[in-house]
Amino acid sequence: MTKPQFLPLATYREYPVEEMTQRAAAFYADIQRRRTVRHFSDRPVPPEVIEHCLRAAATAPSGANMQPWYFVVVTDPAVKRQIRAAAEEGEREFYHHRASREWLEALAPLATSEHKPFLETAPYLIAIFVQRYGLLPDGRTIKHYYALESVGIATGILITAIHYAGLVALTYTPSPMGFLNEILGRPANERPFLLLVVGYPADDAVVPEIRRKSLQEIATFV
Ligand code: IYR
Repeated sequence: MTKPQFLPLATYREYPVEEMTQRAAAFYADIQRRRTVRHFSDRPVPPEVIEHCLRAAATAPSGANMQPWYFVVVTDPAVKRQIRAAAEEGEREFYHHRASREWLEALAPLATSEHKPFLETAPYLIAIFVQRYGLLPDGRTIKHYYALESVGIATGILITAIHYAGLVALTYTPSPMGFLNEILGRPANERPFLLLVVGYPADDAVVPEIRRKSLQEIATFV
């Protein structure tokens, strides 16, 4: 058993209640501008921005602090092309055979299709993997707890950091996603979680008209 080691909570900052309220409101006002974007510009983005966003993502809480995430940042056009080809192959199967009518109807307002040009246009594809178990340097395995929840939280922080930096993202879930392990050379303990497409929006980018549920619809105070 490792003996617990504690430090003072030196990083915490309390704000006066009025400022706290203002901060919460200001954060909401900013994050509510975030939209999932499917039309990307090929304008370059400095890698430092992505590095900072990934460091932010990796501050997420995780089960037993196992940090069960791994990120592969793809910029190489040849690798992007391979990813696009594999993704579109799966999507063709999805749209023409696998998807139920109900699923296709749910997707209709988003006007998605099997064509994924953004996989080559956007400057960054961030493949996010869940480590279902960890691998110790000596080759033994270590159990991961709440791995999916942990990676979901890290991904949320990553998306928030990308928005905060002034970029846009698409949470893309190719189906199936296993090809990402092969193309990116990731081991069997890792499962693809999401492919995050990141960059500037295209000048003529449009987004579907959507409505967000109200506070009354999503929460009760008891
Ligand atoms: N993977 C497909 C289908 C798709 C599924 C869901 I759920 C979406 O919210 C959007 C699309 C595609 O990306 O086209």
